[in-house]
Amino acid sequence: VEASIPEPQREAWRKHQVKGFKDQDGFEREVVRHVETTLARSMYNCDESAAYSATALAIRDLLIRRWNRTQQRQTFTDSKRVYYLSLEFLMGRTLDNAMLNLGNKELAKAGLSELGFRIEDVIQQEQDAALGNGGLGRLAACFLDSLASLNYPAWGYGLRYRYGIFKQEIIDGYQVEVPDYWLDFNPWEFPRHDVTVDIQFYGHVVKSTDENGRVVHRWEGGETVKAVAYDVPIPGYGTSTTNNLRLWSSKAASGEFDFQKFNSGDYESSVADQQRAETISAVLYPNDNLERGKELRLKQQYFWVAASLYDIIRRFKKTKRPWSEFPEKVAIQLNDTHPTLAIVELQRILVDLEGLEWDKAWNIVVNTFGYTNHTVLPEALEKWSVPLLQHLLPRHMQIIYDINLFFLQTVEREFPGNFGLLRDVSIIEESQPKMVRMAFLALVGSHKVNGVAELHSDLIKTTIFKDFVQIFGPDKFTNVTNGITPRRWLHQANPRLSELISSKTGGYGFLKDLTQLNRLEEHINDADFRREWAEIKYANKVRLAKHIKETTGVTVNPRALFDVQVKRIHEYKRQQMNIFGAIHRYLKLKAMTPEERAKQLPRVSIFGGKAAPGYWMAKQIIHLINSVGAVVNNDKDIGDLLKVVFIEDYNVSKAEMIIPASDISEHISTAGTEASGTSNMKFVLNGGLIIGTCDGANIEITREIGEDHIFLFGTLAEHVEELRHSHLYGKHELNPDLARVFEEIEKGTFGNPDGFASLISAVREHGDFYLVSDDFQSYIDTHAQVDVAYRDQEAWITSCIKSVASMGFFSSDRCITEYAEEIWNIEPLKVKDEDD
Ligand code: HBZ
Repeated sequence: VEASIPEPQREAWRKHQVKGFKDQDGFEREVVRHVETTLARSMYNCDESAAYSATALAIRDLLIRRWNRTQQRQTFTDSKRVYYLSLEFLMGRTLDNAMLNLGNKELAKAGLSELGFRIEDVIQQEQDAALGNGGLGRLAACFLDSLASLNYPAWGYGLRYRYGIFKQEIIDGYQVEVPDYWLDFNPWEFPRHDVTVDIQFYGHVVKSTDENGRVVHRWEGGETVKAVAYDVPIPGYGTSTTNNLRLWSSKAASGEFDFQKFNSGDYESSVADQQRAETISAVLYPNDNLERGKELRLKQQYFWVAASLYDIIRRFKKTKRPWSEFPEKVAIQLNDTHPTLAIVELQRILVDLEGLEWDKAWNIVVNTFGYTNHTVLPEALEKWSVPLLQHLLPRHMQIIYDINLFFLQTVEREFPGNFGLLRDVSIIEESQPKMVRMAFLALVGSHKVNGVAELHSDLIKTTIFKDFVQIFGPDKFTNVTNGITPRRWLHQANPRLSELISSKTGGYGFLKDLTQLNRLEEHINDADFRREWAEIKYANKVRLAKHIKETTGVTVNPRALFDVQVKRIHEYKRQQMNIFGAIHRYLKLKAMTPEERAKQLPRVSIFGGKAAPGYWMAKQIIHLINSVGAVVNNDKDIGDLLKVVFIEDYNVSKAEMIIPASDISEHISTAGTEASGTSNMKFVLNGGLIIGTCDGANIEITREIGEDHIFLFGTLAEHVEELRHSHLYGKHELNPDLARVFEEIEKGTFGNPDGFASLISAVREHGDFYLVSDDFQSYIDTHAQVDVAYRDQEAWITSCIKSVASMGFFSSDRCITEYAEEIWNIEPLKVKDEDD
């Protein structure tokens, strides 16, 4: 139905267009209006939460106008769009970011103050939108910020989970998961009850021949679930471009209940059907770098992918272009293999529903998709069982077999008789049951495959995708090193540092062109600048110390060295090595005379991060950290010399507080396991140094900032395999300092050691897959160097400033520009800077 207002009536619309506020007075008026009308409250019952709601609504009103205009402009110019398909968007809070991007935070601050509120307290009222696990989800959020800031016509597509990543509570030192119901009040989403798609599951395939003798397939029967769109505006920084993030929510297709069942008295089962449909988008799977093959997860993937493709195609069809032009108007990026079914779904639509020939359709598919790989860990590579796929998506399974058949035929033509190769590259793994290798399917169905840091992009070409480099040639593979948005990770998280930088680099231009940070070099010897720099770090540490006191009861000295490791808990990230190192330090301190102790550098060892609820080892690591903290923090001999704290419920907003307060942060994965890491970039950008392995983006950070400003240690990726082999088949000697640490744990110094036995035996008895013992000596030696370096505060500050000055490369703006030019072939839209 055409819903457009006819020209003669449009004048009235233009006259009454909502303009939004322009100044502080207007802002205050809007806040009061929203308190009194939208929230139905008044000055007599307006708490901080109501002030947040009203402020968010006032800011939102401004976003909507820009958002509508952006969408109109994109439709009008008919430019190529990119669609970023991600099961995770770890957005964090929105209000502060929206105000910064709109450039009205100062005005809002003054306005709120006049109305009786502190803007910081109001901002803190907002719950995080935590629709992601870790790096992969946060990367998607940084990308949305850069896409809008650079004026690219781009959409995000994801799922609107009712429950985001669980909240973590620490009870008696153990992680306890609490559901994160975050949708009570969410001013940042707009339900589009008119934008829905029916999604089919199960059923069967009917094969027939049409009047031209062509074989046709019809997917029939099964059940239908409705996808409802919820839209989230994504404002760019310093531009009016406001893109759209569309999240799908599942609903029963028949509406509220099945009325037939309802009327025949089967109320319970009609409600059950409805609940079953809603379950699809109910909860984010809390695993990172682990795949478990659950049917509901596969349902989520298809539900989201099918709805998104339908929506993308609907938009394309409005332009009345032929299908052959689809890849000229549409680029789709797959954030890991989670959306790989989109490849199969597009092929199905083109062949079964649109009647294209297989090869023509496949050409369109391959030219449309790009695939980003985020891991080489075998346990994280997605595989779905053929019987499950056949049951849930019978036609898709047939198409996967056909894709594989045609692919293997081309391989056979080029490498005749090489059956080993055919088996190794087959999309179907000939196991019991057979499995679909989603990474292979994603690779075969995309025109570009990229890793997320140089080492990682090299590794995928020599390990998991080695044979495919031979088959497709090297040009199909590329690297796009990750980046982070400096808007959130510098300006928002560390406003004082951002202001100081702006005063030395000639304004806030660096937030749009991060390479301007290199102008800081000129001021390296400016004493006032250096003092202010140090003061800001100290103030950030005081803020974190306060949080630690309030949430854990532990008093930490903000003059101590803050040593931080915050990220998902995973054996490959080696938090266990960090806590073993802390125990080693504790034992050394205990063995010292008071005179010797007095010469030691005080240190606070700070941990944070969630363990997947089913990951037993990770949960034991959390328990060990807390158990060590309980002993060390109360040891009178030790005092300030060592504190060990675990910060509960690490999330995006906690990261914004923790990262600016770090002196040194730990990025200590076994070489070759961390694809990139992105928090490493955030820490350095905020004036902290790194202790790390030669892994992921640490390597490129070192290249940019210089090896004098980073503490690298440990085995290189190229030696990991042979070491692992030697553990299993040669002699494996435990590092003596680590052996002492194990002894102490087993003595019960940190409480009942039973739960920790598995952490020890993984290293001592079971092959030490993550090379904790091999790297332990260089790890503690390097920490000793950190202690020495930190004592020379002048040299330390010089290192920090020089590092920040060299971090320009790691902006997600650079990263998105590379994707746009190398993979998507899209251009930014020209946007005049209208101040609406
Ligand atoms: O993606 C991370 C990598 O571990 C990290 O090195 C990289 O910097 C980041 C961005 O490229 N990967 C993840 O965060 N992966 C997941 O969270 C994940 C979630 C669900 C899965 C598999 C992986 O099923």
